[in-house]
Amino acid sequence: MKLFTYWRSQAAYRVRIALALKGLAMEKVTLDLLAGDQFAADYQALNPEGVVPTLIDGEGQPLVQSLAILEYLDEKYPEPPLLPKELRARAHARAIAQMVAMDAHPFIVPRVRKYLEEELHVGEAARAVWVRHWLDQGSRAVEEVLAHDPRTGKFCVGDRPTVADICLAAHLTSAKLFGGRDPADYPVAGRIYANCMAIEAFAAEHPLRQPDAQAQARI
Ligand SMILES: N[C@@H](CCC(=O)N[C@@H](CS)C(=O)NCC(=O)O)C(=O)O
Repeated sequence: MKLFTYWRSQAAYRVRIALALKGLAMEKVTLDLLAGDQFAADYQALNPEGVVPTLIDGEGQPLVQSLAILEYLDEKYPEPPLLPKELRARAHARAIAQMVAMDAHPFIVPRVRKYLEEELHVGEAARAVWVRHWLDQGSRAVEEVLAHDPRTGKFCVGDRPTVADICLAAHLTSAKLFGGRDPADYPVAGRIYANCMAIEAFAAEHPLRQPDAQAQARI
């Protein structure tokens, strides 16, 4: 399988974790989002939205949108499952995933930061405040849910990693990379983050272990 990825992309990290958890080999094609590789015509032919990730799985149309890709992978390669069995628990896992992937992440993507910089003339320091604000707000929201839900276990929903953990781990990793926020600042989410990072699939696909990782990258 071929994955178009960028080291610091939260959405691409979600897909890398899922592929690794399922033991699926991936050939990584790295894009530099800050250099604008996502706008190249040959990439936009695969992904007209101009974002990563894009997954190529054999013949057929490219797969886009990380949460759709996670569900595709789970349906095509069911072991180990990325969703709990019980119906309401499945909805709960998807809800946690969406809290970070849909309610927090869209505020911090490169095209939003670029718009702030180029159209609204927001300086780098203020952009960093913006990014940290949305990351922190997402983390606090998930922490509240996890702290009050009886289904919280070793992972977000029970004792096996699900889509919720994949999205939470990617989110807290961004919070660390962009804002220096320690996952341990969130007692329950931080404990779950540590459990995720003890799993090779999460650790090996960490942004800083990617071939295109950069020591310093601007916000
Ligand atoms: N909802 C999408 C988000 C995709 C997305 O925005 N990816 C970012 C990187 S995390 C990107 O490629 N941004 C390019 C840009 O903003 O120009 C998903 O989950 O796949």
